[in-house]
Amino acid sequence: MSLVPPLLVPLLLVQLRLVFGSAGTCQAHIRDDISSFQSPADLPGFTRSVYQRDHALITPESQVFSALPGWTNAQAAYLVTPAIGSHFTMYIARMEASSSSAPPLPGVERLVFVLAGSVLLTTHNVMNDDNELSVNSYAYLPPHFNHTLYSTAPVTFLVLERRYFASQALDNQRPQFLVGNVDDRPLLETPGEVFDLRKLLPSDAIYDFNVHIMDFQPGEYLNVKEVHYFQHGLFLLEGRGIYRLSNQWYPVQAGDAIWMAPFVPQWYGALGRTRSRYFLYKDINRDPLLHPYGY
Ligand code: UGY
Ligand code: MN
Repeated sequence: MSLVPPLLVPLLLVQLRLVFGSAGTCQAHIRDDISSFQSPADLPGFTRSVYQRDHALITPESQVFSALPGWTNAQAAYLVTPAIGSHFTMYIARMEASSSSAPPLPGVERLVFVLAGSVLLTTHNVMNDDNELSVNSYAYLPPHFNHTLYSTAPVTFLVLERRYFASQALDNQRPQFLVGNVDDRPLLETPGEVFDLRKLLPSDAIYDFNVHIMDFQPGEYLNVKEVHYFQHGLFLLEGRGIYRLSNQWYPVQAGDAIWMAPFVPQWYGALGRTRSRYFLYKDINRDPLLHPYGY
């Protein structure tokens, strides 16, 4: 025989629903929250970008594009400028169809590296040479070198500019105009390191900077715990990993840009499933005591 009289059963069920109903509702709310979970990148005010005394990380969501003075139909997002403490600028330039560039300031050298699309470089010399620069192609334009970049379709490229640091020790010889492609640059020795290294400019003292293209397979990392005088402007072209800057450790991925001041401790570990490749500006070949920027 049942302990509960049959008439009381529906009443008990109502009581049970009242007691546990709130818990059920609460769980439903949690489930709603989980199903609407969004990546931190979507949170209002969230950015991975940071700006510190001796380094900065500029991630794509914080790039701000504005008109490039003198250029037509072109915009730039400055990633590194002297306002940050550097002696160079690094920016992403975007040209729409039918655009043209303006020259850099007098005495300023320029390096262009194509990220997407292609651009026509005219050098206005006797031969009126034209060079079509596509992805992974680059051009080095010495100071006072007459040139214009033209686009017939949208193109995106990185630009480095700095005032050329002439050296009397080199009898004031001037660097030469160069065009090239990363794939045609030789692999260089990297004693004690595992990454693949290519340099875009010749290892010649006439150049006051170089650009290193560095490739790491997943799991590879920098062995040297670098703390050095040279400045860096870095743009991560492929892959992802962890960049150590000073005493912070930043998850980074393709499209991120980094500024490293002189002597900032720096290290990279490549993670993920694909190769990491970065573009790295480095000033070289000049005596720091002669540096015109007061160091
Ligand atoms: O050459 C360099 O200074 C380079 N290995 N630095 C870096 O990757 N952070
Ligand atoms: Mn370094």
